[in-house]
Amino acid sequence: MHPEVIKKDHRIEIRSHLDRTFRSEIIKDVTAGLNASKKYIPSKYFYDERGSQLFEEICGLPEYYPTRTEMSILKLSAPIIMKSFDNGDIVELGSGANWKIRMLLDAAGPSKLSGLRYIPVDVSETALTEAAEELLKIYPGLKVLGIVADFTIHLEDVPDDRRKLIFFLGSTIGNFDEQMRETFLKLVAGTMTEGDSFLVGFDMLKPERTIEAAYNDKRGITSEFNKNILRVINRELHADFKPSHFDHVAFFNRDRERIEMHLRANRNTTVNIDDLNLALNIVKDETIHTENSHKFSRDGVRHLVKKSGLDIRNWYSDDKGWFSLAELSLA
Ligand code: SAH
Ligand code: AVI
Repeated sequence: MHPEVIKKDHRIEIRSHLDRTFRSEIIKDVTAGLNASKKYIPSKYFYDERGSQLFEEICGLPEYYPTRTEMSILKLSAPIIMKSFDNGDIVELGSGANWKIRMLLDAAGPSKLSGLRYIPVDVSETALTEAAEELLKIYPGLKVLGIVADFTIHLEDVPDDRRKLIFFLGSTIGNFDEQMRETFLKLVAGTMTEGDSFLVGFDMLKPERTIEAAYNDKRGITSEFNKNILRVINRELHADFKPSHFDHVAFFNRDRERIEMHLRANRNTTVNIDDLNLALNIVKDETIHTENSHKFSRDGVRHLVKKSGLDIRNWYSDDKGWFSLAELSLA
């Protein structure tokens, strides 16, 4: 089936592949998640327009160290990564805002821009479109092909006919479970050819109080982000979740080396989800699990990469070892 073309002119094209799957996916996911004995909603449903804006706000919070730490790593590594990349596609999976990719385009320098095409892939159409249009203004000559899609489903819709650098930043890989991390790396590896690089950001293990503070910010932005998933379900499935009936809960699960985010009912509450023909009674203190954010050891990353048929070609990190950027190539 053909994608919907949202925008097209000589330097930019934005295609959406979501129409053909989004509705059936959200129905399937929410039905499974809210009927489970421990309720859950997959974290990809955070990211509508408001969710993307809230995530951008989180990135600037003093407690949320991952963004500024990864950017400090990119500041030093971008010139090395871009040095021998003159012609080809820069693919960014889960692109969000454009702060990080700008560091790479700056490092490439104006003379290389006309040989480069930037391909952001994101479920959030508004975030992708805004970020892409801004780049066109800042980088004359750069071409952009935006792909609004679920990267776990539509990876085959990303063109792979040119040499490419693929980025998966922000430790979004940490939002996958162990099996999905391996499956996803293998899927991406399947799109790579000799000479391509795949750069993956990993949030590393560190003192628990630092990690927990990053997901329990004083201003309550992470709490709003967490509750936004209920607003998305309300809109998409004609439901009547009342966000104020739930509290944000985020804690480090030591055994599983991950932050878990949940929404905990602060009273008995009934929720109608019209499109699913479902009336749910949620009792006080019952939780809906909304996100896992795994933290990594260097050995854990090595093991994952090896199992996925890839090699670590370069490893970039900050002084404290809080975040790492692994440059992967085909084994
Ligand atoms: N790469 C950016 C944004 C990380 S936030 C950074 O490093 O700051 C995660 C991003 O991935 C969001 O923009 C979200 O919309 C997108 N995303 C989450 N799940 C996705 C999925 N299944 N398919 C495509 N995009 C997804
Ligand atoms: C996108 N992802 C890597 C973020 C994280 O840290 O797991 C999402 C997030 N959740 C709460 N704060 C930020």
